[in-house]
Amino acid sequence: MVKALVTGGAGFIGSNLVISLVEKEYQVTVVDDLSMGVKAKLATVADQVEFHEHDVCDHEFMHSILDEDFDYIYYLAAIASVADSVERPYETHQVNQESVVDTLEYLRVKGYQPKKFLFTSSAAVYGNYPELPKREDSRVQPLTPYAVDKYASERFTIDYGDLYGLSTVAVRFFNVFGPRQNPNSPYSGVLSIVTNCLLKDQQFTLYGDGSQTRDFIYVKDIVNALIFISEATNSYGVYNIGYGKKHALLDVIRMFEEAAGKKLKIQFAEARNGDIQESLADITRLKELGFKANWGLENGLREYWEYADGKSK
Ligand code: UD2
Repeated sequence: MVKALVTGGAGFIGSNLVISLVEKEYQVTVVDDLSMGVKAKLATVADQVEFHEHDVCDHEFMHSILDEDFDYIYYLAAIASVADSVERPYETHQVNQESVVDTLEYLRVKGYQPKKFLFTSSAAVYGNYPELPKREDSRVQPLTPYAVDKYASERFTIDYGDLYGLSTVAVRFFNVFGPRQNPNSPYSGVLSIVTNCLLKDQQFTLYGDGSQTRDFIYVKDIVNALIFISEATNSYGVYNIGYGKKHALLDVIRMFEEAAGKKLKIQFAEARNGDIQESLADITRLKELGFKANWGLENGLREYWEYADGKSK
């Protein structure tokens, strides 16, 4: 049986990944301390997953888990809040970088050779430079502790591959949306907040004029990409994961209203400090590896709405 470890497996993307891996009949182990994740996200697969409610910063514990010698390691555990990393740079650093390096180091020292160690990074590493689309070799500008740690952990991941022969790869997510995303913080993904407002007939605050663009991608395509990249024997280095298409926020909201058959009450407010105007992935590397997205934006929005609406009833 194929054995996979997913750190952060009770989070938004992690839980979707775990469910797909269980469907593939992999033997899945999850480590998540539930600081951001929620165990209920794994409710449908609870009896098929080995779940450890534990902090990835507990090195001794992580070493005992890694001794299970996994085929695939998906490293998604993180404090995925830029704002939190600005408030608590040292603590978030322990999770977002230190724990990653410790895991890589343990694999190296023990001579474990997973088929792939996959680290999940973020488009946040690109910062505010205007060049678009963002290629994996575009200039980076990590502007927050979160982005610095993501970038450094990517580099460690790749260097452990180059220097010590581990099979490693890193990915940079663009704007991911879909089931199991938590809408409860102002820094949650915008489409989870929109969904919540539509469901509860609440007013949505749109920061700026809605012309800001993002490369939104449905979480099921993200999960398929993660599995595809990890299983491709020739994958290496860093891959952007998006659709390679940018959409204005207001246009996406209109598409979502169409899918939901409902109008969103929008209140416009000043643009957020530090908000970037445009974001777009160049996905040439991902395409060259052979990956094709199944869902796309419109289908993703439709399915997301059906899921959210069904849950609310
Ligand atoms: C994403 C990441 C963020 C950081 C950043 C780096 C998410 C959820 N956030 O931020 O962590 O990596 O990229 O570039 O992936 N908006 C509203 N109303 C709301 C919430 C958001 O108008 O209630 C706007 C927001 O001002 C922005 C757009 O929607 O212009 C997208 O916001 P977001 O937080 O979903 O994503 P982003 O790309 O700003």
